[in-house]
This record gives sequence, structure tokens and C-alpha cells, in this order.
Amino acid sequence: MRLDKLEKIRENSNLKNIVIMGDSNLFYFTGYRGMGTLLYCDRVPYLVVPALERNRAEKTKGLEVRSYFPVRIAEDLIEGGMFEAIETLCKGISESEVGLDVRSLSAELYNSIRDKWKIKDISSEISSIRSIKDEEELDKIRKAHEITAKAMNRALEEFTKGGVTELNISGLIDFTMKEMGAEEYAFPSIVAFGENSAEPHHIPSLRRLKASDNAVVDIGARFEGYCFDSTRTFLPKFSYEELRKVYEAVLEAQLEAIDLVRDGVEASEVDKMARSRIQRAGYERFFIHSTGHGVGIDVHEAPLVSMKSKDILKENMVITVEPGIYIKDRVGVRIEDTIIVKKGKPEVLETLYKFI
Ligand SMILES: [Mn+2]
Repeated sequence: MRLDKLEKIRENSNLKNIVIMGDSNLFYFTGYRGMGTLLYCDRVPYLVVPALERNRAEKTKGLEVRSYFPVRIAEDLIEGGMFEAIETLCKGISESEVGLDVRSLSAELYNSIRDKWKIKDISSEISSIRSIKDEEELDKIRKAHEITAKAMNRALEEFTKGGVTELNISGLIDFTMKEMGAEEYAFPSIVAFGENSAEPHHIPSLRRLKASDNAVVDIGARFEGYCFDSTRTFLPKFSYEELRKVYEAVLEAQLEAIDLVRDGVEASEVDKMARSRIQRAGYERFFIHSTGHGVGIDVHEAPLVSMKSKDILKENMVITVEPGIYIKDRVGVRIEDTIIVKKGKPEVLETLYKFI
């Protein structure tokens, strides 16, 4: 429960009422994972949920749970939908500005709310608070790391044995993660062999591993609501020259960029460092995404580690550093670690040791 953080936002933004609708934000502030809305009405917090979620919601400590249903089937249900419930509980909500996590809403929902209330978007305040993790969050991320590392090792074993398809390996990865206690994967596992690795977001297929293939494996477990994100590029026993050159450039770029990561550094500097190393190797035009992103309840969240980022790295932010080179129809290499920013040397959560 992090209502103290919501109270701080309310105070700083000079708001009377706040409504939180995004799933990740709802989980962040309340610990509840399910359908529902956090209504913070004149400093009184309510968890407003549809009738079917009521029992689960009531396990959330420290919050008044109110539930609704379209018709009156029970005394203690509010008749109507979510908006009726909110307006019943928070009289006069439409009279002053309502703080809302607009970035989490669909365009449709946003439009219907805009007609009812005066909105103040508090999305960026929330994402900047969420970007700095507390110890409880870091422990969940470390556990997600441990699980992901097991799956990565399993993937390498299969790669070394050979005779497998991309789908074989991705299936084993997903199985291993759940076997080790992950609730699910943070995003669909990417396994890409040979020329397929030139597509950063390749979808695993029945492509069978050949002796000269590399493999890009980009995976992450989700543990108690927290994500992990890691990529390794496996090299074949005998790498051809281009693959070796590309791999070395990406690895050195990643290591140099990680060396720069610490409290107070501009995120854009980390991106520039990775990019300049890849430029020196002559592959700049093949590094077609940003260097990294924050990881937490969402697999992509603040801060942004890109050329244009305005974010400053702070202690206990969790970010990825993941340069890559992608040469169309030939080969791709990406190496990614999730990293905890510290005052000094960062805590690098490696899934497999890196070597050339
Ligand atoms: Mn990533």
C-alpha cells in the first residue's frame, strides 16, 4: 500500500480528488491486482470494483471496498456502473479538478470522462514516483531475475544440444519460468535463429537451428507483479567473421554504457555512450532502437534511456541497457541486462555471463 505517495501527489498538485484507473498504477498504490478503480476522495481512499471482484478486493488491507452492479441484486451493492459508484461515493466530484492517470486510459474512456469531469493529468508524477523502487519492489525484481536466469540457462543448454526449433526453445523457456515460480512471462519470449535475429521483435517459428546459426533470446519472468528483461545472443561453435565483429561491438557498447550508469547521470549519456561505440565499429545505422528503458510493474516504464531522454538516473531506478545491431536478412545481435542504479557501481542482474 502506497497511499502516502498518492497523498504527496495530491498535495503537490493541489487537488481535492484523485481517480486511478490504470491496472499497473492501481496495483502500485494498493497492492490489489484486478479490475477496479482507486478513488481518493477528499483524502478518503476507496477501492471501487465490479461485484465479481469484491471478495478478492476485500483482501486488500486498509481500503474501503465498494462494489457495483447494474441492477440492485443485493443491499450492499451500488446500483449502476463505475461512474455511478464513484459519483455516489464522492459527491461533487465534478465541481473541482480531478487528478487522473490519463496515460493509462483508452481514448474511448478518456473521451467519456472528459465530458463529465475537469481533468488534471497526473501520469508523469506517477511514473516518476514509480521509477524509483523501494526494497520490497527490488526484491521482487531480484526474484524475477533469478527465475529468468534459470530459463536463460535452459535455453543455452538446448541451443548447445542443437536440433531444435525457435518454438521448442521458447516453449521450454516459458515452462521453466513457471516451474520456477513465475506467474507468467513479462512479454512473449523472443527466440530468433540466424537471419531471423535481424528482426528485433521476431516471433518464434518452426525454423530449425543450423550449425552456423546464432540465436537471440530475449525473455523475462513476472514475479508477484514485477517484470524482468534480459537478452543474450548465443554464438555457434564456429562464428563467421561478420557475426564475431557485430557481437564484439555490441558487447563492448553494452559494457561501456553500463560503466556509466549511476545516480545523477543523464540517461541520454548512457545511450550516447553505447551508440558511439557502435559507430566506431561502423554499424551505427543498424542500431535502430533506444539503449534501454525502466522496468518494474510494466516491462517498459520510466525512465527512458534514449538519445532524446530528459531523465536523470537516480538511485534504485531499474533500467535495461540493451544495444543491438540488426543487418537485414543476415544477422542480429542484442545483449541486454536489467540493472539497479546505485550511487556508485550499479547492481547488474546478469542471466548469463558474457564473454567473447
Ligand atoms: Mn528490453
